[in-house]
Amino acid sequence: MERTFIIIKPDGVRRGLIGAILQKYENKGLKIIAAKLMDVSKELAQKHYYEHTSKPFFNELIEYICSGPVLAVVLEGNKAVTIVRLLNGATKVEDALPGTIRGDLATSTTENLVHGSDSVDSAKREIALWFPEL
Ligand code: IDP
Ligand code: MG
Repeated sequence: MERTFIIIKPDGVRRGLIGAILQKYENKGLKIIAAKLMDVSKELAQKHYYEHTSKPFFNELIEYICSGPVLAVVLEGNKAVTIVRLLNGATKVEDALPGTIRGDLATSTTENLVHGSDSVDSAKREIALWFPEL
């Protein structure tokens, strides 16, 4: 069994898509281990996205993640990291295929509804950052 970390980003919460998005993961057999609806501090957002610090979209990304409550979730299941990335769909709005969360529901590359850890190591780091109590 593998664990991964996802965020339903502020646009997902604002648009009332928490249920629809979680259903995708649950339908695929992933189990919710922990979940919390929370406001994100600038400090947490910057730590989470540290690898993008030098990117031109970094400030916009931090503003967006801090623009309203998010749902932070730990999921567990067979190949959870890879499966979540497939269900989320490609990062760029024009590349996200129909059938994926982003492909069906997202309208921009910045505001793309969901985050999913990109590796088992990232998942461990992100779970420790967002759920120190676990
Ligand atoms: P991922 O979320 O698919 O792993 P990353 O490359 O890690 O994609 O980028 C993190 C987040 O930064 C994306 O989910 C998206 O919200 C935002 N982002 C990525 N690339 C761009 C871009 O080219 N323009 C604007 N925002 C971007
Ligand atoms: Mg990423």
